[in-house]
Amino acid sequence: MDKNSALLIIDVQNDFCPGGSLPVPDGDRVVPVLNRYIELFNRQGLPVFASRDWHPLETSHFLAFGGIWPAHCVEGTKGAEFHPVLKLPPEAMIISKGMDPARDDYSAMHGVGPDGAPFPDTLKRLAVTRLYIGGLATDYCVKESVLAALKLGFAATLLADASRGVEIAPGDSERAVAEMRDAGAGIVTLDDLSS
Ligand code: VGL
Ligand code: ZN
Repeated sequence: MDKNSALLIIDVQNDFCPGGSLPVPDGDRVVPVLNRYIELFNRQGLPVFASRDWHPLETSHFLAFGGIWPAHCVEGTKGAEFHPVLKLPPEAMIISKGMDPARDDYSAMHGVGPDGAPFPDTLKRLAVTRLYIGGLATDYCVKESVLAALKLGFAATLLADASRGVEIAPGDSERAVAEMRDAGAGIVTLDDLSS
């Protein structure tokens, strides 16, 4: 990784893991792999960001209010907490998204940091030009974050071994990966970065 790289972990929250309200099959399997990516970026002094889906109790994103998803990641609940085994460094910046009750918001690029600053502004301030992105779910928030990053002019690389999809239709994850690749994303696994 070059010095302008950063790690972006997408939505590794309890509700997206087995036992949660919108579980991604094997969603928790990304956690140990992400912990190794975290170590790698930390050791090189590169920033680590973690996004979280952070919904109000009533939002058009949820089935009960016209959306397509069961309620999940409601702000302040256990389901919205990061998976307990994810080892986020204390200096990792948390990016919250999905707070608007009137729209679906899948991309972390629409998120804000603890200071309320839009995430892309923070990346520019820190001179980050390349994002390595993994987490949940490949076919929704990971894909939308990768595509949005590319559109904003960042380089984006998918961490293939640290992402899993919801797979509402079988093959959704595979199609999402193809879409990211076609849009210009890199695709790597841990071996590619640590060797
Ligand atoms: C997500 C479905 C609904 C995600 C968020 O993080 O991929 N998926 N809300
Ligand atoms: Zn959501």
